[in-house]
Amino acid sequence: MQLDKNRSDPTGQRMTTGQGVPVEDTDNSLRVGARGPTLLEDFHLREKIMRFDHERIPERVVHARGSAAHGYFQVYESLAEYTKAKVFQDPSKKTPVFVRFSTVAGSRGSADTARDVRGFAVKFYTEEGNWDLVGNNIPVFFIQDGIKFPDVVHAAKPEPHHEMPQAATAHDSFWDFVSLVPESAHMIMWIMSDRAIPRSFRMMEGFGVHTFRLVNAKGVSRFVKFHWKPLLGVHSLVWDESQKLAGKDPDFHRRDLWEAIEKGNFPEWELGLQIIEEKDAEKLGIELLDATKIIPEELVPVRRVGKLVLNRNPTNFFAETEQVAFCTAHVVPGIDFTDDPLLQARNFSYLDTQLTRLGGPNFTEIPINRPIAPVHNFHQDGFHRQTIDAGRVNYFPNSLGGGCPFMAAAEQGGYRHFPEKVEGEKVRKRAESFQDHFSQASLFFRSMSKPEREHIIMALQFELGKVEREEVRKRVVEQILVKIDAELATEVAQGLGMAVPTMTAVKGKLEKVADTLGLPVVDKSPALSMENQKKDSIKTRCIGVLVADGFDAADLQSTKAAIEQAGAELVLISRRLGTVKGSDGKAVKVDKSALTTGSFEYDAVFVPGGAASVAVLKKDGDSVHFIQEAYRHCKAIGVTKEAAELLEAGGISTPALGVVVGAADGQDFPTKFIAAIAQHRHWARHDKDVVSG
Ligand code: HDD
Repeated sequence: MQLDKNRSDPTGQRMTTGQGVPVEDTDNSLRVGARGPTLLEDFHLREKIMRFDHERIPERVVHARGSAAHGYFQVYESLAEYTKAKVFQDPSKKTPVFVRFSTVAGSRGSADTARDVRGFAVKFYTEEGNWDLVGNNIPVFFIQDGIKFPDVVHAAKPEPHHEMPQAATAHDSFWDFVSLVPESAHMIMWIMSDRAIPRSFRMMEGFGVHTFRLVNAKGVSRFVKFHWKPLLGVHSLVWDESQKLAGKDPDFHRRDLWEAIEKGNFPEWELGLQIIEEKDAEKLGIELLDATKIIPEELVPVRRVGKLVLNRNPTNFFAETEQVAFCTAHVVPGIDFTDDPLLQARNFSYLDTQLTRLGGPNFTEIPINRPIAPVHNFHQDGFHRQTIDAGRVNYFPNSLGGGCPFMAAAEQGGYRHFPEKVEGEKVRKRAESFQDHFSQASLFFRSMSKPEREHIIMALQFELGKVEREEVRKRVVEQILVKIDAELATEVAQGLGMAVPTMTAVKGKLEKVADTLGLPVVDKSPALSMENQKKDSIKTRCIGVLVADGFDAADLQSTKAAIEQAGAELVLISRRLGTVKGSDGKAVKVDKSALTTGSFEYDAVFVPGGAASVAVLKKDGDSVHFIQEAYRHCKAIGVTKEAAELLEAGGISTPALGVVVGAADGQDFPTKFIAAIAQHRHWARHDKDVVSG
């Protein structure tokens, strides 16, 4: 691919200086006598230190922590009816992509599992130039107008006087902002939900957020919302697990993505489109230019039009993942903007920020950012220029260069902006249709299953519980939550030891418009609940297996065969690394020592029988804790024969939801266990006073 010519491999090569001069010794600086002063003359020392001193570039002002991969996008059938974009024409063509996932608030070294929005940025290297779809895993945003972006980010980031807390919104300045900016209400519901703590980048949805335009060859424009639907389903961690992972494996999501690709478990998403005819936009009763709103899938179905596959890890983190520069303004013919004021500000910001981050305007020449389409223009010079422009002509129009490079008419592929008709007065004002801040926040909360609602309540109790100023806590509950949902406001208030507030039912624009137009109100949107997403597979899941010497070898073998057949893997955990001996006398390699891992790194737990092994595990506090914790996090647990005693030792009485106990002759154990794992979590354990949030 186009990056090949930039790769450098030292295998079999001599070390040289930056000037290509072979180096004799890189361990000792040049000095006068073995104990004497170092000489300025040592150009290798100076160059080596100078290069090291300047290795860092500024991290991204937001989305600093990220992980990326290469892959391709392929459309299922031509979408020529809707767009002339080349990427959507030919089902036999694979368009290369580079996708970067990220958290927003934390710095580059922060933990992956922080409660946060996840960035989902896709760069399509199309034959007619790069198209960047710079989205998130949440379909709405905190604010409606880009002019408020510095405010929301300042409020969310560590506070300026002491730079705390890192990668967390659980602090006064963030909630102060939220309490004063009701347009953030809908987004708050999403980030307090389990969507903000994904199980894996591979198991989260992506959204373009804004309404964009698709424009076809005839110049007809339609509105569109972009969705990415993961084929592994949409799954999350629980909050307790996220916090523990942040300590034990801060790279949890990065590792997960990297390892899945290395193992050939290529993550896949389908691209979904919600297409809205311009003439129907009004009838929806939803302001399409307001990025704090979704269009419920029940109103406009998501049509799946193609597949994104990530199949190659980057060669070098800095060169690719760190230096990639996305920009919402990178569009190709057939894709256009709307007047969404958030999008319009973004179109400036992404270009501008690269000047500081990547050191100048030539960032487009960095290999990962270079289009595969040819580039010819008269932009010139500047720091780090790579291209050597030939000839004497660097202006347009010209005759000395034969008038080249020439313009392309729209029919020849030239980008022509959609000729939207606009007129009006210059004002700093938001339209009345942007004033509904609560109806979709309520819709979201109402559409959640009971456990999901509980998790939102617990998340708010956690976040506001960390807020020091009482008036901020009160304002969030009394000015924001009461307008979203009575159960929500009451439970959060009680959890914070506050008086139950008076409810303020707010009739949102959605309902009002529906009233006026006689449209059906979307009272619930099942598509919003992760509980309604498909749960039919355990592919790529990771099951922790607790063993000690004497484990039942036949149990392990049969379960392993069934689990692997279903596309998941087992990780053998024991007291120490090395091997453990099974009941058949054979030694098996231990994958992880109990010291280095915890139940929160696995999707489920399996404990094979074997009297000697179980006797050891029962007496081992860590093993008992492992199984108790998996139970508290509502995960599937499978035990065979004697291993049922470990459940007892952990105080887990059976039968229990999602706990599969295999009898000595239990043939159907693997089937039941696999079905339990596929459920992802068994939330109804909540009812038995299990704390999982
Ligand atoms: Fe942004 C980075 C997504 C609003 C300004 N943003 C950034 C990245 C993602 C998003 C995924 C990381 C890209 C990467 O991996 O390099 N941002 C969003 C979404 C938004 C949004 C989905 C709302 C719909 N952003 C937004 C606004 C502004 C910015 C309103 C400014 C007016 N965003 C930036 C930025 C960043 C950025 C400062 C930081 C690093 C970068 O661009 O390259 O320009």
